[in-house]
Amino acid sequence: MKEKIEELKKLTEVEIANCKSLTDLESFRIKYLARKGSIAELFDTLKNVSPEERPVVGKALNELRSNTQRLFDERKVLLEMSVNVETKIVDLTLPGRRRWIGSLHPITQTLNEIKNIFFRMGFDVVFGPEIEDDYHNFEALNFPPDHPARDMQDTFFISENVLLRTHTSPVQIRVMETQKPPVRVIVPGRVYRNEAISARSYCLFHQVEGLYIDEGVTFSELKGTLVAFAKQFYSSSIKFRFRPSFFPFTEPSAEMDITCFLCSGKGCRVCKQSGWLEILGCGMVDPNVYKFVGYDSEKLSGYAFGMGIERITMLRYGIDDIRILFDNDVRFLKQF
Ligand code: 2NL
Repeated sequence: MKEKIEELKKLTEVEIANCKSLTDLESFRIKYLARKGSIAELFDTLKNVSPEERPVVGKALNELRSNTQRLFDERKVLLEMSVNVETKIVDLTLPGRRRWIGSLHPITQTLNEIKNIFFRMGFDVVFGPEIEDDYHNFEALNFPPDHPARDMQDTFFISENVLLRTHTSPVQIRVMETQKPPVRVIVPGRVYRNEAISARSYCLFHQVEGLYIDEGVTFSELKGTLVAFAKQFYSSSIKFRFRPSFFPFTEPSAEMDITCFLCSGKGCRVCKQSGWLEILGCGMVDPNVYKFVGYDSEKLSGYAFGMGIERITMLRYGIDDIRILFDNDVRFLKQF
């Protein structure tokens, strides 16, 4: 019996190597591993072995069976692989698939460009909290107590005194509270407005605001700086104009327009046939603001400005629905 087991072991090892196809392999299986195969036959003769020897022989037989099964399984994997190669189910000549590379969100790209331009002009880039108190978001910015922006309709309140900032200006207030002039900063970040969501407005958007305060800062410096920015960011050939405007925190206040970069000022759908695009709001910091932060309004003067990043990005890329900037749909994002 032991010799027979040994003999079968050698035989299977030789024959498995001779299996050149799945058909050969199937014959091998029927011959050795099937229910009526040689191994099963040997198991049947186990009852003739003396009871003393039976455990040892039984163990050897079990080993023979599992060894043969393993030879079979390994050979099967090998033969199936070569079948795939021969019948071109796997085409090894195909070029590899290129991995997707992510890109920066268009809002981040626009923000970075604006930040870099002002950074090169000597502005520090600072960040601050998105959850603010009424004092830093409204009061210190000279908003009167009954101003409509302070209404629940326009601002997300967390409690009576705590809210989601509606602009990045509270960060500039915090800078002035902690730093002596001169102060020259730009503040990018997310801001929140409690508005009905539509193609034109969203509950969340991004702003960059700037602030420069020193002795003897003038409105013409404000204009010079913003024109230099617009020429770098849009095009050196743009024309510009400043229109009077109003903000609670600046006096005088203005809005800056540039000639539409899509139609060069001739008039198109985007500039609503006017030839002009409004790109930012600005002004000289209201003396009342200095009082709140403990600056001397007699000695100091300064300017501030703010722009919405979504608006600029939409104009640039011809996007007509703000919501697509927040969907994170890869079909949209992979174009940038
Ligand atoms: C706009 C206009 C503006 C400011 C923001 C500011 C900040 C301080 C003091 C004075 Cl701390 N002003 N910020 C000034 C003028 C305009 O933003 O249209 N933003 C989207």
